[in-house]
Amino acid sequence: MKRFFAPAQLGHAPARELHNGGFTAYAETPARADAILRATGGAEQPEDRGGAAIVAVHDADYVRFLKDAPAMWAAAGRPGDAIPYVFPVVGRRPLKLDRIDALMGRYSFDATTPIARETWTGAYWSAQSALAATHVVLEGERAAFALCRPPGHHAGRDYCGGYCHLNVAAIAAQAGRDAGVARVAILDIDYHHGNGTQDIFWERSDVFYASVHADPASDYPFYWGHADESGEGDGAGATLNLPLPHGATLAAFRAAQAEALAAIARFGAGLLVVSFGADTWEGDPISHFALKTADYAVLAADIAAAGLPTVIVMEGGYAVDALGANVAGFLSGFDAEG
Ligand code: OKP
Ligand code: ZN
Repeated sequence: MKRFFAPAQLGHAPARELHNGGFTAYAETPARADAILRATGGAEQPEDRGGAAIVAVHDADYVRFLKDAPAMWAAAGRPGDAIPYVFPVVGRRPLKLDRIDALMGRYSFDATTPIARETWTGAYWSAQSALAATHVVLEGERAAFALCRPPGHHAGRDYCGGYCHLNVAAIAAQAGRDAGVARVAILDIDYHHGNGTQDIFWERSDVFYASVHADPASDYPFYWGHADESGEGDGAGATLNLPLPHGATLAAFRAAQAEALAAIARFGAGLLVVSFGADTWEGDPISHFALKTADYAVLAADIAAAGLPTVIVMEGGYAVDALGANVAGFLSGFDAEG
């Protein structure tokens, strides 16, 4: 299948993240993309389709903030990357905020997602890669892969977090809707729950969100992804959460994914967007599932067997030495079945 990636996505490279009370090297490193490119044989540069598809999903003031934050941080005399330290947990009156620290907390849900000078450009091109993959699928390709880093599934309409700034899966799904696909499904098989994607489509009946992930009772992002969350309003029943305990192997993961695919088939989607994370791998440094490299081809073949035009966007996966083989295995498993 066609693969898309822009070298400009490499520029986003925060030095450190806040982890367990101290600073550690940023896990969502550009080396992840290099490893995937080496193992998959490279990727095409996406064309620049502009920002309309981004603000079709994200709040325009939030997008402006992502662009402006590094300059505001520097103007405040701060070295390094912008990191929030205060959050409006007790309520958000519509205050007119202009201090960089007030804005950082307003537009972030965690303190592990620094904003660097090159973050906007990297996230913008990550979204362009997702859009390029979406458009070739809309034009008739069976499937396409977008090497989206930074990833997207934790980013909401007006917030960043979890290494994510622009929700590339949501942008792809919305682009499908805007091109006339009546019903779009998102299957999220990253280790972590995609809270941002869930929030964006929570009250919508036209985009189904199904996720297999680590139980938020034990794992980040904690506040979303519990089994009883199923959407509200027009979106009631259009969200499906399938949390799994630590140690999940192929058998458990595959069964949960099959349940998600069955729900997607009942929904009647005309386009499938897969948020694919390889942080379900047994050796992932921040995760606790037990999938093996060979398992990714099996999971991808099951997804291909659903028979839907499919856009695969990259989410997590932090064992850089194994990441290339895990992603290459997934893509070749899809191609073999699809
Ligand atoms: C992004 B994606 C480890 C604690 C968790 C944030 C995890 C973000 C995962 N420092 N930090 O879903 O792979
Ligand atoms: Zn993840």
